[in-house]
Amino acid sequence: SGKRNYEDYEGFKRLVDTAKNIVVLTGAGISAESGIPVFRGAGGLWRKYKSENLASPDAFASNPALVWEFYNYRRHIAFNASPNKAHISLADYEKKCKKENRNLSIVTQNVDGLHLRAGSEKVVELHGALRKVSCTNGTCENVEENYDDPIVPAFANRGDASLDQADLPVIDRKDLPKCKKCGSLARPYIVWFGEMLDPDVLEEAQLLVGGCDLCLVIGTSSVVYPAAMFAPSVAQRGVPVAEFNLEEHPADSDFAFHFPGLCATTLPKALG
Ligand code: BJW
Ligand code: ZN
Repeated sequence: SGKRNYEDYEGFKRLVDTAKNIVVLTGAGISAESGIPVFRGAGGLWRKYKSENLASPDAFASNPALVWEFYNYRRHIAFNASPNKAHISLADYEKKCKKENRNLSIVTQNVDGLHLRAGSEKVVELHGALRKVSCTNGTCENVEENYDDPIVPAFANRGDASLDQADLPVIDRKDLPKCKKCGSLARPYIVWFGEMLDPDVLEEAQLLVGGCDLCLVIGTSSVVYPAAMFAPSVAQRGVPVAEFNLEEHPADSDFAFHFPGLCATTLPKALG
C-alpha cells in the first residue's frame, strides 16, 4: 500500500484485464455528467435545504408534502436523464467479463437507476431507488415500482420544487402518494439518514467487497457510512483500489491508482 499511481492507465489495464472479481463502487459523481446534481460541493442540489433536513424520517414525519415534492422533482430529473459514457463503459466491460468468465459487480449509492438503464446487470442499490415507493404502514411493507411523473396530480404545474415554496399552496395529506395495496401514505423507497440499509442488500455488498480482487471507486465523496468504509476495507486487505474522481481526498492515500478528472472521460479510457 501507499503506492500512488497517477493516471497510470497502462498499469491499470494490465490489472483490470486479468482480475476475476471486480467490484465497482459508485456515487453521485458518475451521474453528474448526465445532469443529475451531486449532493456535496459545487452544483449541490440542496442549496436551500441541507440534505439531512429532507432525506430523513423526521423531515418526512413533520412535512411529508415537502419531502414528497422534493422527491417528485428528483424523479423527474432522473427519469429524463440518460446514462453517460461512464455508465455505458461499465456495462460494456461487464459484458466483456462475462464472456471471459470473470465477474464485475456494481455497488452504488445512487438512486437514479442509470446503471441498470445503461445495461449493467449486476447492480446493488445500497440507498434504494427513485423509481420505487414503499408503504409507511409497518404491517404492509409493500414496495412497488412507480414511474408516474408527476407522482400525483397535486404536484403538477408547481414549477421547480427546489425553489422557495412559501408562496405555493400546501398540499393536503390525502393528495399525497398512497400504497396501492392498503391505501396508507407511501414514501420514497430511499434509505434516509439515520435509517438502516436493507440487511440483505448490505450483506450482498459486503460479500462482493470482501471477495473482490480489484476495486474501482467512482465519483463519491466517501463520507456517508456504511458505504464509505468499503474501499478502505479493500485497500486494507492489500487489494488494489482505483479511484476515479474530480478531486483527490486525503483519506485515499492507500489507494493504488488515481484517475483525476471527469469520469465519463477517464473511465472509458481506463476500460477501453
Ligand atoms: C465527480 C464528477 C465527475 C463530481 N467525475 N467525479 C455521525 C453523525 C450522524 C450520523 C452519522 C455519523 N456517522 C455516521 C452516521 C450515519 C450516517 C452518515 O454516514 N452520516 C455522515 C454524513 C456522517 N449514515 C446513515 O445514516 C446511514 N445509515 C446508518 O448508518 O444506519 C445506522 C445508524 C442508524 C442511526 C444512527 C447512526 C447509524 C444511511 C445513509 C443514507 C444516505 N442517504 C443519502 C440520501 C438519500 C438519497 C437521495 O435522496 O437521493 O444518499 S445521503 C446522500 O449521500 C445520498 C448519497 O447516496 C450519499 C453519498 O453521496 P455521494 O454519492 O458520495 O455524493 P457526493 O455529492 O457527496 O460526492 C460526489 C463526488 O463526486 C465528489 O467527490 C466529487 O468530487 C465527485 N464528482 N462530478 C468524477 N464528473
Ligand atoms: Zn401498504
